[in-house]
Order: sequence, then C-alpha cells, then structure tokens
Amino acid sequence: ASATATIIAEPEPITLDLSKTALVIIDMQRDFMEPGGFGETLGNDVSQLARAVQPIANVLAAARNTGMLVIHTREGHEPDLSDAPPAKVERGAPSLRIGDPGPMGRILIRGEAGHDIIPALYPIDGEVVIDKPGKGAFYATEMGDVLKHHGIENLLVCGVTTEVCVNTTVREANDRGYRCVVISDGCASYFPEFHEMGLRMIKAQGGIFGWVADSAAVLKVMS
Ligand code: TIU
Repeated sequence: ASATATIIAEPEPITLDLSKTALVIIDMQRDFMEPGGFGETLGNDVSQLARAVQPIANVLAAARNTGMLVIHTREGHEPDLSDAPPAKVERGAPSLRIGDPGPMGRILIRGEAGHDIIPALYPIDGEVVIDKPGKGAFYATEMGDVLKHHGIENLLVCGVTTEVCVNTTVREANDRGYRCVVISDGCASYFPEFHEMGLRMIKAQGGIFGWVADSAAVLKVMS
C-alpha cells in the first residue's frame, strides 16, 4: 500500500511514499557528541552538537510509532586499523589520533564506549546499524544492499556533522537515485556557519542534491 505525504520543504514541497522511506541517523556517537572523543581531539567545541539531539529523538519516536525503517550509522575503524587509511590517521594535529587510548576507550574504534551511539538515541531491536569507515554511509558498507532489500526510495537524513558526514552521505545517496530530505534542526556542526551553508548547498539550484525540511514539517506527516 502506498502512503504518500507531502513534506513542506525547501526549495519546494516534496511528496513521498512513506512506505518506501527510511530515517537515517548519521553518527550520533559519543565520539562526536561528548568531551574526550574524536570530535574534541580535533579541537572542536562538542557542545555545538547537542541541539540536534531532541529534534532527532522526536522524529525517531515517530518513526518507531509508524514502523518506518530506521538506520543508524557509526563512523569508526577496526581495532587493527586495517580499514583506516594512513591519510586519515595521520591527518592534522589532533590531541589524540584514531586508535589512541582516550577517556572513552580508543578513539573512533569499533567496540569502544566512545564509538557507540549516545543513550538518548540508542538503537532498539529491528533497527539497522551501519558501521562505516568513511564519511559517507555508502562507501565500503552494506548500506546500498539494505536499502534495496527494504525497497527504499527516499531518505529522511539527520545527524552530525552537517557539512561532513551528512553532506557526504546525502551526495552519495543522491547519485544512487535516492530522494533525500535533510532535517535541518536534526543536524548540527561544530561550526554554525558550516551548518547553515551545508544546508544551503543541498537545497540551492532547485535542490541540486536534496531537500531541506525542519523536524516539525517532517513530524506533521508522520503522526
Ligand atoms: N569532524 C567532523 O565534523 N565530522 C566527522 O569527522 N565525522 C562526521 O561528520 N560524522
């Protein structure tokens, strides 16, 4: 059965079949959100990301109520760093590098406390968790297969950070034919100006690689 709904979005409203739509929550991990993790080692003020949590929690609750497929992603690497390119590990001058021991375990390593999703948005049974080594959710993951298996054509995308993993994932998804609606207040950046521009890049030029809607507009069609 189709369940079409029109979401008020920019640059224009978009009508979606909600039965072919998934909620994708990008990298809401302690490593990005909390002091002592990867994000802070890079020199960032992690408090900038907290504002995205409640809007995401609201949409997640609605998705759970309606039975929408929920996909969580996590950026991170194998303990032996076999999937971490030297070009990534050596980058910049962080206080701790990927794989170094930190207060929440080894930085950005799968299985460590810091790599896991924050308690407020923790996955429940039946939800998909995609572990990804890169910024995009499609590169070197089962993301494409999961979406095909579930007959998904549209993605509601939120998470952190707007201009890095959210933008990369939406660009990857757009090229693969998915309609992406990015939830503006469900995304955040360490740099408020990058958040703003990250959203503007998506919706400019007639929605060059997606649509942008706030969580209120998304919730309106999910009740
Ligand atoms: N540093 C930064 O803004 N982001 C990342 O490294 N990964 C994600 O965006 N998840």
